[in-house]
Amino acid sequence: MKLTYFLPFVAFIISCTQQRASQNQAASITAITDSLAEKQDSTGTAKPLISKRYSADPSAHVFEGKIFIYPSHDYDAGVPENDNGDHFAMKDYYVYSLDSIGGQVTDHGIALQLSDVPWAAKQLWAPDAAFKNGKYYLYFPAKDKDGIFRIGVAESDRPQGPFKAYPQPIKYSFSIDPAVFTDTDGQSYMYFGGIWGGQLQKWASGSFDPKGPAFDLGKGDEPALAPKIAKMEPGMTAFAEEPKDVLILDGQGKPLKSGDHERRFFEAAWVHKYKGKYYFSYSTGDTHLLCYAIGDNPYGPFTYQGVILKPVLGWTTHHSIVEFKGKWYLFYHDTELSDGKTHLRNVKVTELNYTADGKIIPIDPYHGTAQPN
Ligand code: FUB
Repeated sequence: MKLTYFLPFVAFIISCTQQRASQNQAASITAITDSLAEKQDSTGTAKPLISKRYSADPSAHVFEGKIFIYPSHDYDAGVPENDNGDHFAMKDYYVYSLDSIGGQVTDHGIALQLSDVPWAAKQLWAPDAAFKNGKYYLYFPAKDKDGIFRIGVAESDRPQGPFKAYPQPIKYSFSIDPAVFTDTDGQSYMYFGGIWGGQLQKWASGSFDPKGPAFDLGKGDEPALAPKIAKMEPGMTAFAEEPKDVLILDGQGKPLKSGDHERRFFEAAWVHKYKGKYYFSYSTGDTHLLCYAIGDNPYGPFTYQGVILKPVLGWTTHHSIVEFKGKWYLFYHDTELSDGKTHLRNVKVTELNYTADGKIIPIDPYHGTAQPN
């Protein structure tokens, strides 16, 4: 072909490609779901907020007057299911926002991907986000090149990202499920940890033991493994101290035992403050409950109070609790859209209510609100 004929053809192909790229970009930044009114059935049971792709482990925050949701992005990597959670092989994060509960969900597209995190090898699990000093921070667990879970941080000028990852994980971080709580005095803390696939039991001696227990420790009558807390430096990208244990006590002031699977910590830490008290909530893993405990300061100890959410469809349960326009909401997930596939989950939201004395009224995910326990 002569060059004079060929050049217009090349120009046409380039312009089509550019047009397609900008159409794709526009599509990924548009509202993607129906209103929340269509996301509840007649009994008030929540329906999936996002149906375009799978989403789980929702960390919700109010930024710029909207609710931003930072979930895991589930997909089917074809990895067989096991107790180590290898089937959760996620490789990127998408961010979503809601102007109002009941309004449309906006999909802001990819916020961070595995290939942009120099230290991470696989498994981008449950993230969280925070805002300080005019910057937004995304915190995320991933396995490093040695197969050890660490927690990384990425930064952006905007709540929706895209986020730029720091080249190393946070020093002294390990295990999974970071949750950053900023107290009313402006000090931020990171809570983290998860047993079994989250590897917390392999850190029982203070350093990582690859031959450490695969499951809960011992016979079950010793104190349960504790989630961790570390104060954040003002710059939000490093711990200001080595992580400490978060103690969860029973009504008699004794630490919960590792055999107490209905109440002991498994993963999915979250902290919120209500009427001056600190509410530490978490998943019990193999008994599939979201529970909470109350303390007088961010470090605890926290005294066990009861169940927030009864078991959902699927193995995991993971949540966040956020106040928005005078009401409290529980963001959580189940596996409704995938018909029960453990690693293919969808995010939901429901209102959370308290009794006059500050107890959370437990929620039955499929039959409206249950009675206080
Ligand atoms: O999404 C992967 C893992 O499943 C999370 O990190 C855990 O909390 C559980 O939800």
